[in-house]
Amino acid sequence: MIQSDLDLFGPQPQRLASHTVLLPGFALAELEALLDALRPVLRAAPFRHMRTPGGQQMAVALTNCGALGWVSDDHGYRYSATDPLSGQPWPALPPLLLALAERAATLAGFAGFVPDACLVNHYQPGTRLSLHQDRDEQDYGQPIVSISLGLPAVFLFGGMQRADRTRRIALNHGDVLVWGGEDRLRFHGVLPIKPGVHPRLGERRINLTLRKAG
Ligand code: MD3
Ligand code: FE
Repeated sequence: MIQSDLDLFGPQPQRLASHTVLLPGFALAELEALLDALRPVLRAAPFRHMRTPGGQQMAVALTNCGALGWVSDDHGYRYSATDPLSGQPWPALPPLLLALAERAATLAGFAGFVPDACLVNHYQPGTRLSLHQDRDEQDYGQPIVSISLGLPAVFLFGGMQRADRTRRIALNHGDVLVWGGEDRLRFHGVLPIKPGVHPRLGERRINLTLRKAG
């Protein structure tokens, strides 16, 4: 069957809430360049499982690039200018990532977004991320841009209260999600990643969130 001519330009942006926009496949055009940019970041600052203030190891492994990186230890959650593993500054934010985030934010109505932090999450099949708010950044007026790579995920899109009902939304390889404004403090999480092998990334999902943390 011939693909509908309506799809000739790829899937269109989807508004999930007043200030939340899903850009399906937005990162696909630059995927290889993005992976090339990520490789030296992961060499300098490998994925690691951080400990939460409660003393548990996080199921998600993570690292960062940019002037600031999100860290968790016995003392709490915060942004730090240095990688606690190496004692060195985090690797620089690759210009390609900065540009991609800026373009995605602009499409979603947040022109002039200049992130200073990129949190990189690594999920193996079975790994989930429990419901939380992103509130360690200084200015909740700044949006967040998320890039999903590898195995698909279902994210939970909640409300302002933990107990609010959640919607389930698919995040696929190459999808970019932007949220800000009144959606910035919504509770959200990720359901356990289903077993599978992604043709490009193997048995993993990687999610990058670009933030203005400081
Ligand atoms: C924010 N990461 O790192 S990003 C995180 O896929 C985090 O690794 C998830 O939450 C991940 O803090 C989710 C995508 C996302 C989806 C829905 C949201 C972020 C959201 C709804 C409201 C606020
Ligand atoms: Fe989050």
